[in-house]
Amino acid sequence: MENKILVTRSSMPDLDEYIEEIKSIWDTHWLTNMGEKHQKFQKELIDYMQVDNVELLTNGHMALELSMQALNLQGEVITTPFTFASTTHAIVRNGLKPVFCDVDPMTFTIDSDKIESLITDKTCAIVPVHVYGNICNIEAIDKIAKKYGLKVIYDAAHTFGETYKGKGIGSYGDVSCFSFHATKVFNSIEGGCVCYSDREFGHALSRLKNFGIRNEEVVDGVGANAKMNEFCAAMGLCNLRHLQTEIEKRKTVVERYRERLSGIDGIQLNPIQENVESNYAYFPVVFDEKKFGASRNEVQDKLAEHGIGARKYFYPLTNTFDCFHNEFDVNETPVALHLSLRVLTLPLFADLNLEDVDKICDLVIACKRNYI
Ligand code: T4K
Repeated sequence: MENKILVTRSSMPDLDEYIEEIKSIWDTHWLTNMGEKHQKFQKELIDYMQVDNVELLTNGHMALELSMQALNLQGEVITTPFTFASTTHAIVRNGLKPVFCDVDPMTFTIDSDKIESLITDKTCAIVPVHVYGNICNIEAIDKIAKKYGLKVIYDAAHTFGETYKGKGIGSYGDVSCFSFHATKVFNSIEGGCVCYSDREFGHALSRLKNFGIRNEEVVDGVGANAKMNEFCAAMGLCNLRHLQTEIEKRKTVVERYRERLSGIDGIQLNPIQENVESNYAYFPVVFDEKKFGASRNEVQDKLAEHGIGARKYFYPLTNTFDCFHNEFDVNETPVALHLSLRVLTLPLFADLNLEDVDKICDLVIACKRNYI
């Protein structure tokens, strides 16, 4: 374990800083159910994320699942299969039918030109994913949603801290759902939030995260338990103080990767998007075996031999999962399929030192040379 370089490593504050933050919990004995830390964290996030409202939740998945429930959606939801299990599962667990749209070959996000042809009289919403922190074609999605009266719920799990056209990324769509999981750019151990503008939606969501309880005597929603506890909120408060520095460090790592790996035949790197202030969440590389001379799996194996844990985010596609028993036709999303067979996300975290980045790049490049 000691010398291994894994795909990411959780950011943590100094232990003393965390202890200082949680001390007051020993005075109040208030551990969860929207306590002082929860309220403070929520307020700080509204400022940081430049959004109207934030609801805190136990994780990014419950953010998605309960948002869909709070919107009272029924019927079909257009989404993409190039994502983590959570996005599709949240749709299915709400009794909704996912209708899979293909993705753009450069950004990995929903191909907005292909959305309209999938709309039927049962379509109620679009759930696009800002994959790897790459921003979807927000304007096109907004136009389609308005034209057909559809809700837009962004899976923004990868985009914490990003802005688009100078505005917090959480301010787009009807709802944006973020993850604060340990593996994310920003973590509260486990955690997540929903950003929204509609206050009615907010009331519904805040009840659903607490069993649907309206007050001590009225329970008028079939809710879940998705309340962020005080220890997670305290971790979030600490990590938020260091986030900008963490993002700067990640940027340095990404720049080194780009310097070393761009311009190599058969390697496609993540795009640099205009009008986006990036959080440098992931470093995906797409390997074209014919041009590069080695497959994605061969590169992953080579790195693993040297204790480097690159990951196939996102393979397999969610529309091929065993739990769906061949319900969906993967050939309807050929670009997503192509990418999922070729993409590898390389290690990326704030404290990854540049010598290690060079070592990883040397090994990747060596795969090409070995083959020739
Ligand atoms: N939507 C999208 C698009 C998502 O990507 C995700 C989550 C969600 C929704 C749902 O959000 P959450 O409900 O999770 O908040 C990880 C994460 O568990 C998951 O949060 C994330 N996406 C997904 C892309 O990656 P695994 O199964 O790959 O994690 P694991 O345990 O293999 O960890 C990866 C690496 O992270 C390890 O090799 C080392 C490092 N690590 C991991 C943990 C758990 C740490 O340094 N510290 C840790 O505590 O899913």
